[in-house]
Amino acid sequence: MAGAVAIAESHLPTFAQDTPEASPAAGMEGMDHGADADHPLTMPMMVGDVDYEANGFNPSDVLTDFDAGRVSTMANGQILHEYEITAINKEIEIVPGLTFPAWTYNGRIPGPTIRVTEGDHVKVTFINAGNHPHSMHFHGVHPAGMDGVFDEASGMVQPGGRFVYEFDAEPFGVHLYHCHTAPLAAHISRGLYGAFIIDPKEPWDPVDHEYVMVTHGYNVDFDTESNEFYAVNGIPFHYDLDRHPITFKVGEKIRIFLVNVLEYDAINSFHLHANFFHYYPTGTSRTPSEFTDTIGQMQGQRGMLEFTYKHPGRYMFHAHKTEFAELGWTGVFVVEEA
Ligand SMILES: [Cu+2]
Repeated sequence: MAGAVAIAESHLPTFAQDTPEASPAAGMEGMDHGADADHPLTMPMMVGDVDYEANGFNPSDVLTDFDAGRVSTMANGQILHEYEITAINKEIEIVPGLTFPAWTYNGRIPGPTIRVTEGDHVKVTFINAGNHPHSMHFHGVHPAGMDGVFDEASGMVQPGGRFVYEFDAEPFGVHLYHCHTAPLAAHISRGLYGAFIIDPKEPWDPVDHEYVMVTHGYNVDFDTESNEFYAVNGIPFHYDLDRHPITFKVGEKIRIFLVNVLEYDAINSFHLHANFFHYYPTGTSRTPSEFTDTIGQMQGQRGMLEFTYKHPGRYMFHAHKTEFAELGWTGVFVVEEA
């Protein structure tokens, strides 16, 4: 009866037939599609929830768990940020009853949100505890040997191995990191990505809430052609009204660091309801390029959004590609009276 189930099944002919106990169609049986077929709810909703404790991370925390690492001052006066990040194979429950055999950084999707300031020194010890070669390829300016591509001398790490990526953080902006091992799409789509934020030396204007949102998908049948689920920060439908909406107040200034790593689909998007935002592409300029309510991002594109709500109420934010929204890339802001 509902569009979402039909779409999911059309993506999953063999998966649904061969392994019904693990199929996303089974996971979506609990979805409430509204009173009747002609008048469904605005968006499908998921009933129940995933096991966040078993998953080891919660998208509500991922929104704000900016990670400065272990901070110290170097002999030359530079601020040093040290991280230890391990590639781990992990089963993650992405919708109730459906686990995905993920490859992760530190057991979570997305990986830790690395946040430093322009000119700081970043030192990441990467350990490969997986069973495939992996790397960390950072967007930003750094020497070739720190790029996480080609061979072990430039940060490609065999299972059981380790590598130290080290560079000065530049330029300021909203960036990302991801595995750069071939076949690249397979490695990225398994979950090896995260946000990398470099704040400008002269700080951004203060806001009331800063959130990171990494948008991505899950190709659960591994057909390498399309995704069966779409998500923000790891779990489809997480920020929906009946699950874990994001709450703030009228008049509060909101900043979102939005990073798109979606594999297999060419374009992702972000639409904000009943409001407009200032958009700073890649976060590399202090002057916004647009005042809009919808932007598109291809894979690897990212940016900074700033907005304030004038009226209290419940407002959706979602991919403006309806299919992605119906398959998980959707959420709600609950704006309370100030
Ligand atoms: Cu990899």
